[in-house]
Amino acid sequence: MDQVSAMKQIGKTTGIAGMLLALCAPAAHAEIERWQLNLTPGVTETAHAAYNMHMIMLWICVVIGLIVFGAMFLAMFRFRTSRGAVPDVHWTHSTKMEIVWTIVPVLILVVMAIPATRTLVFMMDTRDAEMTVKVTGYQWKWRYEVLDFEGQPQSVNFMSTLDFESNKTRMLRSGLDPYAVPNYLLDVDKPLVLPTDTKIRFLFTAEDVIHAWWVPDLGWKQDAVPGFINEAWTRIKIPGTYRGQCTELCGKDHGFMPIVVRAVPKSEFTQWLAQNSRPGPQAIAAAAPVPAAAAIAPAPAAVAPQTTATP
Ligand SMILES: [Cu+2]
Repeated sequence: MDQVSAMKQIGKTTGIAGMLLALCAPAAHAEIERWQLNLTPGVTETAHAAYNMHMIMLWICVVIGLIVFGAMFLAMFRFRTSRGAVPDVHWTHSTKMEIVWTIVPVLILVVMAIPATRTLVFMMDTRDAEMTVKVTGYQWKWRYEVLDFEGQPQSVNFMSTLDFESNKTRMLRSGLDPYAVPNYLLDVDKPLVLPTDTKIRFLFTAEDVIHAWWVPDLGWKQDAVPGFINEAWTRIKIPGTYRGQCTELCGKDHGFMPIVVRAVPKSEFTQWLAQNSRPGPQAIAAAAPVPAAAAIAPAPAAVAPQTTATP
């Protein structure tokens, strides 16, 4: 099922039956399924961590909900006036009880905060990345630059824009049927290809206004802010095509700058890397013949600006 019809389906899916199904459904699938209400578990380590955190919190809330509502409904049913119940005026001002029902929720919150903080720290730790990708947001497209891969500097640098079919169809009075376009508004001309089982560090920035890069299956979104570098990382476990969108209102075509990530095994990725690399200034300089005077003259100390941000 594609994302658009899945969203419509989710919109229609209400009621206890749907909720029960969502709670019972096995969660080992990246695709959105019919009747699904729960989060998708995603395809990366961080997405799985966020999903597991969500499930732990959900079940803690379910247990609390059952206890609180159970006690409430039991009290309302068993101690109702029609059965001759008389209010217990002494119990309503029990200091001991008030201390207990203040301290117990605080303890529950502390217990919840420990694994949540640990997960957040794990999600923000970009150290030991095997690859760096710089993502720059533009009105209304994305630039991807592979800066390094397995310790080697890379020179892949390209723009990724809305695919031609979607763009043609979205035009006012185009007369074309959006339902006839596969992945309408969710496809690009050039997807970002990434290797699976590789820790990839992303650097986000923007050229004009604030954008945000979001691929739900990766498990996070990150703002791309002009003049700032934001970080994130991923390690994709399952090969596949993952779609996302800009999620910061960035102008009139904000809805027309989708993201497509194609995760492929490492061997396939290295091929893509070789095919899409373009010679950088250093490679061009190395290939050019060295003028005789320059070869003899002592080289001035080069002061190269540092282009790679350190964490
Ligand atoms: Cu944008």
